[in-house]
Amino acid sequence: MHLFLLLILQTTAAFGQIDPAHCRYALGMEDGRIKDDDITASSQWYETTGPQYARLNREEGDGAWCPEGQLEPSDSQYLQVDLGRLTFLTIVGTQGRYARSSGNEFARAYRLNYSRDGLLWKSWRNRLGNPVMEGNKNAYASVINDLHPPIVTRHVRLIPVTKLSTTVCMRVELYGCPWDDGLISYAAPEGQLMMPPGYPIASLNDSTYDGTRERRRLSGGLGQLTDGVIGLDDFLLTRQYHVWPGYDYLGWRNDSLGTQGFVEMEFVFDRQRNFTSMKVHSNNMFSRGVKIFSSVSCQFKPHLIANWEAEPVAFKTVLDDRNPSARYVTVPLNRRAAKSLRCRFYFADVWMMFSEISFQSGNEIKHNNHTFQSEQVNKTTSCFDSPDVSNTPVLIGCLVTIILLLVIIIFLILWCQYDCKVLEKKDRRYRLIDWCYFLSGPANTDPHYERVFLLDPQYQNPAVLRNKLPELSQSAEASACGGGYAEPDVTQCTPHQCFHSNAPHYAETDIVRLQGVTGSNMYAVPALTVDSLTRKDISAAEFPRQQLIFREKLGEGQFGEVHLCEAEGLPEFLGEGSPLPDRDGHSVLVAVKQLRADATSQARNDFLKEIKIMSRLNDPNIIRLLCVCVSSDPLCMVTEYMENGDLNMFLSQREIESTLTYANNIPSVSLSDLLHMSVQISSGMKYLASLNFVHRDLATRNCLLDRRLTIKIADFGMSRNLYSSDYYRIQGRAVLPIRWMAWESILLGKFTTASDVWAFGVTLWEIFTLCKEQPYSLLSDEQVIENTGEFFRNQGRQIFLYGPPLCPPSLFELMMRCWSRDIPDRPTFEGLYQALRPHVSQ
Ligand SMILES: *[C@@H]1O[C@H](CO)[C@@H](O)[C@H](O)[C@H]1NC(C)=O
Ligand SMILES: *[C@@H]1O[C@H](CO)[C@@H](O)[C@H](O)[C@H]1NC(C)=O
Ligand SMILES: *[C@@H]1O[C@H](CO)[C@@H](O)[C@H](O)[C@H]1NC(C)=O
Ligand SMILES: *[C@@H]1O[C@H](CO)[C@@H](O)[C@H](O)[C@H]1NC(C)=O
Ligand SMILES: *[C@@H]1O[C@H](CO)[C@@H](O)[C@H](O)[C@H]1NC(C)=O
Ligand SMILES: CC(=O)N[C@H]1CO[C@H](CO)[C@@H](O)[C@@H]1O
Repeated sequence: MHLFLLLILQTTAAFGQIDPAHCRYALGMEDGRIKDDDITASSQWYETTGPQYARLNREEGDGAWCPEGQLEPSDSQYLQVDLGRLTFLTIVGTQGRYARSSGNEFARAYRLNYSRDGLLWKSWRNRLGNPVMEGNKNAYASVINDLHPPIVTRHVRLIPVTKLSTTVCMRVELYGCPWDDGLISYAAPEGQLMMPPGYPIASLNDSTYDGTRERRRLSGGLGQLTDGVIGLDDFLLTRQYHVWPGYDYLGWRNDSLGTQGFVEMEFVFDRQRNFTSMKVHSNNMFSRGVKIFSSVSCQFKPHLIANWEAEPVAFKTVLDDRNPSARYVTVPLNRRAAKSLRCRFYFADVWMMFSEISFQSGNEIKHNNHTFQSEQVNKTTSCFDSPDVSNTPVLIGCLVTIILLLVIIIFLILWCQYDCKVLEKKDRRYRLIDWCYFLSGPANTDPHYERVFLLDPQYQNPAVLRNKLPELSQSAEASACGGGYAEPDVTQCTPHQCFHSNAPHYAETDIVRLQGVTGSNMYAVPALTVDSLTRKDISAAEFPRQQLIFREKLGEGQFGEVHLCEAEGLPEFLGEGSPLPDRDGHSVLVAVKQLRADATSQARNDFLKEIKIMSRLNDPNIIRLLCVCVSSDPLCMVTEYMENGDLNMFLSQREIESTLTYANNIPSVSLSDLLHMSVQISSGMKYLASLNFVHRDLATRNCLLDRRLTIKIADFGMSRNLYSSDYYRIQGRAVLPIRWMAWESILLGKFTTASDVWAFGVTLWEIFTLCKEQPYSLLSDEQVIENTGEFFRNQGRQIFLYGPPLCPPSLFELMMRCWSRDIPDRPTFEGLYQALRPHVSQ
């Protein structure tokens, strides 16, 4: 445990910057490190409900802070906390007034204001611009909210908000860590739009900047460069869900800032510091004209009211035309003392893009309760950061530590593989990946962590888990072997049946099979049906390849790609029985799945098999195979594509119809549209189920939409970069849509029509939240997997998706039935279709 903690600290230190995933320490409301004097409020109802009682999990006074009188929707009462120093704030936890069961007041929602200097207050907004956070649902349970983006601040105000006049009371805890950079603002030119032909537009602005924007210049605030999120190698991809391409980077074009050839930035600090270095996380995707800066020159100002010192520190970087990875560039600052810095970054190419900047200064103040932490960071920093370590024992110590760590990691990997093999021999069907993840995954003994992780802490102890897994897998396996809709019972399952129960392990080959060769998933069909198909079963005709005109790449997989193309003359080609709705146009948009030239023969066979399967499907709500190009390489299959794109994109850009959307011309959908969509999806799935086809990746991103809002279920999701955050990566490249998967699919690799029903429930949920949120958005991927274990154990600790406000109660009940633990309790698609259809005709 200790070693892992050290490893984490070392990697953090290696990057020389704050890591929001680990900066989650309680800051002292509960344990009293924040003094009563530092907690104030706009008002208090009684002496005994003053601000000093707003401490999480404490019951002094009357058990919480309560502002005076009833809170009205127009009020802005607040609780204010002075943290005593600049802090990187990542989480806020709130609780109501319980007072040993005599209280029942709590805040259902709240906003945050913050101030670095105690004078200028700013309001916090999440990355999508929403300032309001969900609060408590009862008086006793605490609710934590991760701040995305996190805040650098010293003073915080929690402002309860309400829709109705009501009494509110709050207890709180704040989580984060000291902001040792000391940076209080940066100024820079506003980032720009990149509009290359053939690629999506990248918007390289600083969307979380909290200072002023005037005449295309940012000043007086902090933003994306200090949010602890570093950009990916490909700047078009983002770490956030539902944002635009280029989100993580702030970027500029070399000819846009006059002829000077540099970007000038100014940095202001809380006090004078002796700077050792600056680290700039920079993109280097040279194939798209982006490179790290060629050189930088920094000037120093010792006091705020002083002149810039004449002598700058200059630094030339080594440009890299081989490795396109984004990286940290460390700029030595020669221990110069300053309160303010001005740096000019010179272009090396047409574009320069930064995602993060941090500063290291030699004179960090020690704080009693963080001593351990800062000492650790300081100590390990010397391993990586100062090449001038004159202290040989330190260097040797560091090397020994690293070697030891490597040995332990190798040992763990070997042990893990060995154990898994042994277990597999006993024909136990649980996942190698989970098992290894839990053994080597983040184990933390810090008590604050346990409070932060919502989920069952027993999983953080490998020994406990190890004892649990056999039990878990045995009974789950039994239900898998029971098959069909029979009651799970171990005695009904002979080893022979178990062997044929078609539950894949996630071995390498299966991963490829799961994703299909073009990275989209393949429908799973009973093995016999596929084998008995022959060449003549391909009913789709051969289309002249030269009439497919490339428009855009939709996605790619290991052995293939999916392109959006225009097919010239396709309506004529298909003639009378054409499934295309518009017969008037000469050319139509189609999706073309294409096998790469270097594909293996196995991939080739799979691809042909996929064509055979697809050509059998004929339903108004399932994407049709239109034609193929298989007479020569590369093999292609051409399917329908629809101009409204996918349902996820469509809904996320719309609001629910109201007089407001009507008056302001905001794109909208009505509740009956949503119901109509649900019925169509259930109808398409009913058809697949009748053929015993299992889709395995039903979600709104896989439902395409035409102009008349007809839905067709497709299967491109996994291959598309746009939705990569919806999939959980195993071993770097296999992906699984875990947030849509039934527990038995995640734990046992068992995909059935009943697991499609589960995914249908999640898809309904997406539809009625208008795809504004990812399912379980508050849980990390690992927590989603842990939650799966709770679904299996069914002890009431599993977390369900909430009922969307738009969703009629009877419909939410239907969703909940889709998420029943036991397969017989889930509805069938026929049943779902019958249940949903009457809603539409009303
Ligand atoms: C919160 O900050 C906003 C400015 O961003 C200000 O208008 C508002 O009055 C503040 N509210 C409180 C309670 O401080
Ligand atoms: C940044 O760019 C995006 C996408 O173009 C836009 O939606 C957003 O409003 C911009 N943010 C700011 C603060 O200008
Ligand atoms: C910076 O370093 C100098 C010596 O190099 C020292 O005299 C000075 O006190 C330091 N400044 C601060 C703010 O620690
Ligand atoms: C800026 O970009 C142009 C191309 O747009 C290029 O010709 C020029 O050399 C670049 N300048 C620098 C300083 O790299
Ligand atoms: C941190 O490192 C500096 C120089 O590397 C050293 O002078 C200082 O004593 C260290 N602080 C602690 C707490 O180890
Ligand atoms: C571990 C530790 O040093 N805790 C200290 C935190 O600060 C309070 C008051 O400043 C001390 O009482 C604790 O001992």
